[in-house]
Amino acid sequence: MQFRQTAAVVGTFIAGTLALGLVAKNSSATIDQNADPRIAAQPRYDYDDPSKSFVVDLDFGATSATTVGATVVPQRSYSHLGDPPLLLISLKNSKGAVLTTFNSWDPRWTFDETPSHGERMIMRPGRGTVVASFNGAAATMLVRDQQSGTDLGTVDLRPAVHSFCVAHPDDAECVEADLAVTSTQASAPPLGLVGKGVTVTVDATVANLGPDGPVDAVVNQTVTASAGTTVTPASATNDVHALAKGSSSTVRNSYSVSCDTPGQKTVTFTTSVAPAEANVVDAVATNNSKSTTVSIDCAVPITLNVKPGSARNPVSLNEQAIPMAALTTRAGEYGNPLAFDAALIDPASVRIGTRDSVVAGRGVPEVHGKVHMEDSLEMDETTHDGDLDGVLHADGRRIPVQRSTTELCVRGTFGQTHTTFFGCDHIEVVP
Ligand SMILES: [Ca+2]
Ligand SMILES: [Ca+2]
Ligand SMILES: [Ca+2]
Repeated sequence: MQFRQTAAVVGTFIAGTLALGLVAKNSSATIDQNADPRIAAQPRYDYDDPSKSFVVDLDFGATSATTVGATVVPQRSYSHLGDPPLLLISLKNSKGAVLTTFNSWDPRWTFDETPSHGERMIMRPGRGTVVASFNGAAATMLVRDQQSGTDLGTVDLRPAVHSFCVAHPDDAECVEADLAVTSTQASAPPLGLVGKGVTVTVDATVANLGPDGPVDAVVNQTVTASAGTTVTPASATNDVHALAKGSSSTVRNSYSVSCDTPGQKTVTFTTSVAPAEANVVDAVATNNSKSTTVSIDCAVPITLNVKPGSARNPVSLNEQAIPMAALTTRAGEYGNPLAFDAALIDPASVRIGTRDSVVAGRGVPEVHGKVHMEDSLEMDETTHDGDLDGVLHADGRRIPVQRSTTELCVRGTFGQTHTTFFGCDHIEVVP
């Protein structure tokens, strides 16, 4: 009997929801129940009733409920106080915490006439609607069949909440916050080596320009890069908590950029910000995204033999022409991923110095402005392998070589494409 009564309510509850959505403003406190109906004031409806409801259409199967649609309507939900424990509806926030639960009629249950003109309840899978009072913090609705003890489905309420708040930004349960990416900066070493990675650090600052706050924000970063590079990770996400109105926060992400082929490459990092919660409306979309680009010269790694004939490579302070051989190598030789022919070096491009100075594009030119092609000694300091290597000389006074110097490097370009090459060898500074 109790089910019967409830069924009658549910059978009309959509119509009821709409019809009863307007609540009499003249509540019992102000309506004189004993007034003469001929002269009593007409009840006035409260058109300003702020109550709202989720109306969720579901396609119910025997053990499932698939979302057909979810909307927010500016009308009061019917009360679930008398509903039987058929469905258990739970509204959860974006963190998965339960905000509210209530029993609800299961739309699958309907009454059927028996042959003896009695009635029985039978379950008919099909379309049905669940109505719940609006909650701006609600992210999902879990629909559980209490009779069978199974979860039928989870409804994503966020699109409905967001659509409502976009349309009604002044609603008490909606928040307005103009989030913006105010700056992005990426730093990377200017030189990379084919087969190796460089680390790029990206700083992005996001701000809440108001008018409301604090709000949680999600910062997403995506990467696009020249062909011949691999960037990991390909994207990054940062959560920014409780960004107060007028405040900003900087997030930092690191990426590994590997050079797969030689040449000048660019890597672009695009940062975007969005509210974490569906009831937050960012009305200004033009400031939600910002990009920054770094250039990396992917150099061909080469093998450099300082002081051919010596494994120790002693270099004296003030040495005026330190010899070193840029070895011509096959792919794979000395672990170099690509072949290198020293005959293709552009002599004017050669710069020699410490690693940091050469990576930064400084260093000194070859003393004679030439590349001396000779079959130099290999790294074992005893073998001539028969091909011609590029012997270079550096003025140690100009570098300058210091007591603390442990390594010399060479950088230059080669071939018609002016591809950069780079190689280093250790030295031992002697009196
Ligand atoms: Ca914005
Ligand atoms: Ca040597
Ligand atoms: Ca050789």
